[in-house]
Amino acid sequence: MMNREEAYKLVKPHLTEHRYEHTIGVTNTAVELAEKYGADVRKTETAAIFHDYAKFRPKDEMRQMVVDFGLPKDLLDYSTELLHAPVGAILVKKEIGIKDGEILDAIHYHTSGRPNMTLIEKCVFLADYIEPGRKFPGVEEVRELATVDLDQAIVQSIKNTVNFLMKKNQPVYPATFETYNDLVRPREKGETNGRK
Ligand code: DGI
Ligand code: FE
Ligand code: FE
Repeated sequence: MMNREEAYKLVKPHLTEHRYEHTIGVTNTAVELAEKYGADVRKTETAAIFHDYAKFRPKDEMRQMVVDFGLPKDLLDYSTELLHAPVGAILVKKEIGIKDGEILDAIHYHTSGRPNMTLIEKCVFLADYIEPGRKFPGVEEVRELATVDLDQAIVQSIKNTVNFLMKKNQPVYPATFETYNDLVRPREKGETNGRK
């Protein structure tokens, strides 16, 4: 696996300066979360570095790639903001050559989330929301939660995002609700949340 500096060099040409600074913030935060909550640190780091790889691809190209790559077509019925995550996972595999499914899934699901997220997916998803450059209303509460409960921090971030979308009368992709439902559902004693 490539080291952090090599990975940054590969992603930088695909990002604006602002998005590159965001990526560094997400990577540092995701690694801290991985260390705290026991996710694979190297895989989390690599996923974080490449999580917004496709952020600046033209929207029409991304829509076409949803069709060509056989991604769920319902993605096209929601904000084009969603597309850079699943399209990014495919492009990172094709263009960067990363083949690890856990890394690619963390990129794929970093915007919507999904039920039963792995620890790597959770760390990247949450780091994207709370990295130091983020100024969302309510982000400080999520940062506090992140120090004590990974799942509850994600729940609060989703509440904020859904609120934000609803205030603007924008549709919410079902996986966002499914992720929320998955994390607030009561669990049996000893039952854990997540794929592994
Ligand atoms: O790529 P980033 O800006 O770093 O962050 P992201 O990948 O989480 O994208 C978040 C944007 O996507 C945010 O402006 C809200 C927007 N969005 C649009 N529809 C949805 C959505 N986010 C979620 N989680 N669910 C949606 O249905
Ligand atoms: Fe993103
Ligand atoms: Fe991001």
